[in-house]
Amino acid sequence: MEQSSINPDTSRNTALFERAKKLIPGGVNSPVRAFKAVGGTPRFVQRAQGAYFWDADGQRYLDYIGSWGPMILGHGHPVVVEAVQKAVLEGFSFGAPTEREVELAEEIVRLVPSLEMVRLVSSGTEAAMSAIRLARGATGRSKIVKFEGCYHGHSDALLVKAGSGLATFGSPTSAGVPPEVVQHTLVLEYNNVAHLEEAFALHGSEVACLIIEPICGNMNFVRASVPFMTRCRELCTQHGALLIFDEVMTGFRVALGGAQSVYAQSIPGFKPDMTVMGKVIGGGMPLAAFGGTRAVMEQLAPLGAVYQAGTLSGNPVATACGLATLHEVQKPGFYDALGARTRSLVAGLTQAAAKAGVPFCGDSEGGMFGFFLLEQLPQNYATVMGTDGLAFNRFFHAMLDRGVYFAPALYEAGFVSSAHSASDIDATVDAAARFFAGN
Ligand code: KE4
Repeated sequence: MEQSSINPDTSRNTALFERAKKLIPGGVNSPVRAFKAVGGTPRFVQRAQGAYFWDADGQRYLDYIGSWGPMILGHGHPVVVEAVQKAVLEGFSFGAPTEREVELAEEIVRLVPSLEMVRLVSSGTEAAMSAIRLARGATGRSKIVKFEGCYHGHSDALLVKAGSGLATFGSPTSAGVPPEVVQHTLVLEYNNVAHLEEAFALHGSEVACLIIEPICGNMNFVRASVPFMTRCRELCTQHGALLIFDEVMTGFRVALGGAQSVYAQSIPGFKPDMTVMGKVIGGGMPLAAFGGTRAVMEQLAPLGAVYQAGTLSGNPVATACGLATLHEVQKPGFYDALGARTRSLVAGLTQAAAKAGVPFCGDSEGGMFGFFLLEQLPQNYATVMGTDGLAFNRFFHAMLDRGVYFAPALYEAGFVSSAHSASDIDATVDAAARFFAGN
């Protein structure tokens, strides 16, 4: 392999990691950042600008994570920086309503036709957890359906793996989650229509909601097939269950109207009943949301009986950051350009691998992409996790050594921002081509 073309010295990163591990479990505040899946030393980010960040050793990286989706404009977009600077001078947090929360709610509802109302919160976990509680309260039912490989945050009822069969409900995937907390959660195979039909035949009248990542970024990048999504919609309607779209990752990332607008192109009139959002709507600051029809949302406190609350919900600085971001992504041609740039990355990587005879496939929608060291795109979690982890890790580190920062886990998606240039894409493809060719 060609000599790393960047500074191989990671001594400051290593020292920081050792220092962090003394005080913070695993040295990180979110597990995936620890590089446990790929090995090696996590890069401690010193600063970021545009498509790049610089680590503690002063090394520059092309950033294809972008905070796991929020940084769709790249880091430090001047309009967003200015909006945040102005907002902090007005105050950091009030615990009282502000006009900007109303403006952001108006913007989200205007851009996502399935929404009549939204509630702002501080994280995707909180948004998904609250949406499920609301679905249960609105339907008076307890059961929920989710899919293997989809991640909806770390609330207890969602840390669950499939039961032994369709008649049995899930078991916890995390210590500290009592079995009874997940006893109402049914975990099905993604894209498996037969599973779906059988589950609703058995439990349809008890199901409060079905929650799904429409394009699953927590299995790297797996699309729900149109027939599968059609049945999700039909069965929820037939049985009176609420269809919840978890668009924390896909919202304003794959299209201005989110993944639901992509499915509405194939399924006439398609709409979920509720939508969970995050990441892009906060522009990198702690802000998420859940929303749906008025009839459902008005069952939330203080109007209705379903309780939900948050000290920093609708935070005035975060809403300024989110609003500035949403204004920028609405500029003419934004998603056309972003989608084309992302497709050029996936095409270039695929061609480079093919030229070297390396099994490789990828997919993208808007500014979100995924790739697999496989001949064809996987349709479910088992196939994704059946891929060669060691080969992925070798690719990950070869690219990292060349200054390209992909997700440090084969089950995570990647993200391109409007700050990634054509030459950035070319440099990425070139680095991959050298690796695939054994250089
Ligand atoms: P947060 O609580 O991390 O803000 O959002 C949870 C969540 C909910 N729904 C979807 C579809 C998500 O992707 C996420 C969080 N995404 C992960 C990346 N796979 C965040 C990164 C991390 O956990 O550190």
